[in-house]
Amino acid sequence: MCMANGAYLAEIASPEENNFVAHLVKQNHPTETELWIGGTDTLSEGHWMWTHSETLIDYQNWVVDEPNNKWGQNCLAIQTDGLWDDYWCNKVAHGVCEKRKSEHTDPGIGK
Ligand SMILES: [Ca+2]
Ligand SMILES: [Ca+2]
Repeated sequence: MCMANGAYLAEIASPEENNFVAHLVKQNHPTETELWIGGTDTLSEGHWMWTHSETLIDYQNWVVDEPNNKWGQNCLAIQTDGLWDDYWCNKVAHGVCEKRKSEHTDPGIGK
C-alpha cells in the first residue's frame, strides 16, 4: 500500500498532524470507520513502532481501552474522529499515505 508512488503509510507525531489526517479522512472517506496508518506491534506485542521510519511510536491517540489486541490485532488504524485502534492487519481498508517532500510532509489518501 502507498508504495507505488514512493510513499508509505502515514506516521503521526503530533496532535496537529493527527488532526490534519483525521480531517482528511473525514472529508474523503466519511463512511469508513477506520483507515490504516503506518504503525504496528507485530514484532513485539504492545510495543508500537512506525514501520517506515522504524522508530517507537511516541505521540499516541488511542480510543479508551485500545489497543486491546483482540484476537491478535497488530496494525494501526485511525478513525474519522482521529482516535486510534489496533486492528487485524489483513482487514481490507484504505490507508493514509504520506510522502516526504523537500521539507514538509504531504499526506494524502491512497489505496
Ligand atoms: Ca498487538
Ligand atoms: Ca483493537
